[in-house]
Order: sequence, then C-alpha cells, then structure tokens
Amino acid sequence: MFKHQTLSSFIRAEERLYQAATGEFSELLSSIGLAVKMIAQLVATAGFKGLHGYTGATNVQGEAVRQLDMEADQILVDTLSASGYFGLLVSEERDSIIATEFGRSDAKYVLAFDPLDGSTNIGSNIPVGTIFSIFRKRDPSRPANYDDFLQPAGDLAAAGYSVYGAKTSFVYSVGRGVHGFTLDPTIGEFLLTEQEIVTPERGALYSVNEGYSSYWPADIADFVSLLKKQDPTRKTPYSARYVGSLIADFDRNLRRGGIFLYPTDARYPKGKLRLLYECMPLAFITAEAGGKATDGIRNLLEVRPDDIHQRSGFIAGSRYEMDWFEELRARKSS
Ligand code: P6P
Repeated sequence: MFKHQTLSSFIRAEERLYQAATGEFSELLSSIGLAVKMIAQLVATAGFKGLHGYTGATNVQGEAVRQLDMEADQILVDTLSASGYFGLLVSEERDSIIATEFGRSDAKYVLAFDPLDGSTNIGSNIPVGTIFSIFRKRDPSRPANYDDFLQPAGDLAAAGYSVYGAKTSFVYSVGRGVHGFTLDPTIGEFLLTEQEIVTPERGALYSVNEGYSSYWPADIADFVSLLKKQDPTRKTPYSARYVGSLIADFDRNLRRGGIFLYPTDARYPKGKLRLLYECMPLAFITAEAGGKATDGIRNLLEVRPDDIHQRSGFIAGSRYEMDWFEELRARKSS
C-alpha cells in the first residue's frame, strides 16, 4: 500500500485492472468523493449557518425534511450532474427518479443515495454519513430507466459510504474487497488508510434499539436475550453499542465485528431502513468484508427491490453471529 495514495489514484489504479474500462466508472466514483468532501464541510459548519432546522416539507418517507438533508442532496445532484457519468439518480430525499439534464443517455450506470443518513443526530455531534449504490444499466444500448434500480445487491457495480465524524472517512467496494480512505483536510484529499477492510469472523458487540424490544418478533427477542445471558461456553454477554445513527453503528461493527439489527417489528412491519440506498449497499460491503447481511430471513444480496423507496429489515454482521441467529431461527421454525 503506498503511503500517500489518494482516492482518485487508487480508483484509476483499479480501473487499469479492467481492459474494457473507459474511465466513466472512475469519474463517477471520484465525483462522489468530491461531493462527500463538500458535505463534510457542510456538516462541520451547519451549526454556524443555523442549518439544523427543518424545511417544512415532508419527504416520500413521510418524514420532516431537514435543511441539511436537502443541502447534502443538492450537493450530490450538482456534483454528479457536472460529471455527467450516470444515466439516472435516486435520492432518499426525492419522491421520483432524478433525470437531470446532465444525465447522459449513453451512460452505463445509475446511482441511488441517501445523502445524509442519521442527520437528526448532527446537533449532538454524533457521526452521520452518505450511503450510495451504483448499478450498471441492465441494457447498455438504451437510456437508463426505473428498472435499472430494481436489481439485487449481488449485482451492484459498486457500493460505499462516508462517515462525517471525528474524521471524514470514505469506504467503498467494486466487488474486489473493501477499501477505506481518510480525508486529510490540510490538502483536501482522501488518502488510502485501509487497503482491505475485513470484518472479524466473530465480534463482541450487538447493536439494536432495546427501547423497542416489546415490538420485536420472537426470534429477535430470543436471540438478543441469548447475547445478554451469562454463558461462558458462548462467551456471552456481548457488549451493547447503539448510537442511533446507522452509518456510525455499521462502520464500528464492520471493523470490530459483532451484529447490527434493525428488524421488521410491530411498528415497522416492512422495516424502517431503506432497501435500495441503505440496506443493499451496506449488505454488499458486509459481504465483501467477509460478513453477511439479511432482511431477517433472506440474504440481502439476493433481494430484488420492487420500489426505489422500499423499506426492509436489516441484520448485518460477522459470520459467527449471523450463523448463530440463522440456526436459532431455523430451530424455531422447524
Ligand atoms: P431508531 C436515523 O434516523 C436512522 O434512519 C438510522 O440512521 C438509524 O440507524 C435509525 O434511524 C435509528 O432508528 O428507531 O433506533 O431511532
């Protein structure tokens, strides 16, 4: 690993591994990196600009839209439009697909993103992040359309996320392992800090909102109670870590191991988290790092969305904990 390798030089080096590469994909990834740098600045200065408020609108999810969400959304749309290296965009903050005038009809890729996940936490300085999915168009000979977003996560061309916290980090995968970068604000460049992020085979952390345990299905309640039990043979209890910001909880567990659970429950029978631009990209990253992710039942790499804003259950983590949960579920259902 070169000590001072930047995100763009790393992306270009990876591109050279593909004979047929045209540079379009590299440009697309680099423009996401540029947008992330701008959003990092937005998040860091939001307090001075009084940007912790709401716009008064509600998004397709029926949630009050925060000014920061819309600013981050606009940065991504503008930066990606300036690159032009995509056919269509989907944003958590916009009801329908974004067919910007700069999206090229011959572009090979479509992109879906959550511009600022966890933004309700910014006021208390809890890390938040941007999450993205990139698909190849199903049929390169035609302009992009809605169906290009309805592919399973196993077919993603790339997925990644950023974390705006004590440092700004950028993590992505194109299906050849997971790479981590850290922003050096003195030069405004992401530098390669982890060439290969591999999640531990087993962890010691579990992440779930215990406040809602009365709404959980029985398999989740049983599994979490096993994680909390004093049992030396299973090396339990596990330690609870949950900050209520998906990307902060996910990124910590990816590196330290363990399991994150946001299951479907009596409040959210279809799940709270969004499939296309939260669960699927993080499932792809998890699998590439050696872990596994499900919607509570199905391997998330195999789930095909029916709708761009569909919600899903999300359980992701180290192999040991994921297998343990699935064995428990199989026993209960037999
Ligand atoms: P709860 C933030 O609003 C978010 O979408 C995710 O970032 C986070 O994991 C989840 O909701 C927290 O939800 O119900 O535990 O407050």
